[in-house]
Amino acid sequence: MAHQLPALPYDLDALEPHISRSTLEFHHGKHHAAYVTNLNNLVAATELEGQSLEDTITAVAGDAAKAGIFNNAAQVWNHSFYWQCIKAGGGGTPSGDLAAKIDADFGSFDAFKEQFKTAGATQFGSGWAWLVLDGGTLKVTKTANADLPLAHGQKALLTMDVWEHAYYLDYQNRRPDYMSTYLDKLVNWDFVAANLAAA
Ligand code: MN3
Repeated sequence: MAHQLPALPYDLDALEPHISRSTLEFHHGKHHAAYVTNLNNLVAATELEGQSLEDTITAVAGDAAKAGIFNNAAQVWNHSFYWQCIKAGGGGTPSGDLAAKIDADFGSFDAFKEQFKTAGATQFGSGWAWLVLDGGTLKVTKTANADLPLAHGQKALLTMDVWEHAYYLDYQNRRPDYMSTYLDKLVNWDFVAANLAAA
């Protein structure tokens, strides 16, 4: 079965005023959709046709001859994950086991937020900031372009898209404002906690 564009888990205007309907129309309806179409075209009639997204990513990671497949497959995964990382009325602070683990591994929630925003701010050009579980320890990382924790043996718990297409219509060049809003108003900590619990 071909890879599918997952429906957004909320209405197009659900994240306003923080992320506009227009941004979601382009980001989900054009960018994410194009990655799905490109991936399906690239794997058609190859041994990767019918493979899961994760198996496809793992199979081609590090293979320069298959960078096009990796980039599109990873971007499909990254965006499907990103939409679940945010929600209307999100932000605030995590609780329970996740909050305790953040305190243990970063020192405090504020220290985590600073590391996460620094990762996003210092990713030159396009990429992603992540909260990952790496060998049992929470870490903040950043990746360029389509790269993702799965290709580095890490488990993704939270991501923030810092490609310009994620924020330019709403924030123009003000990536730091998008990142602060992302953390303070949008993050779905229940989703992050569920990812940790399932790890
Ligand atoms: Mn994007």
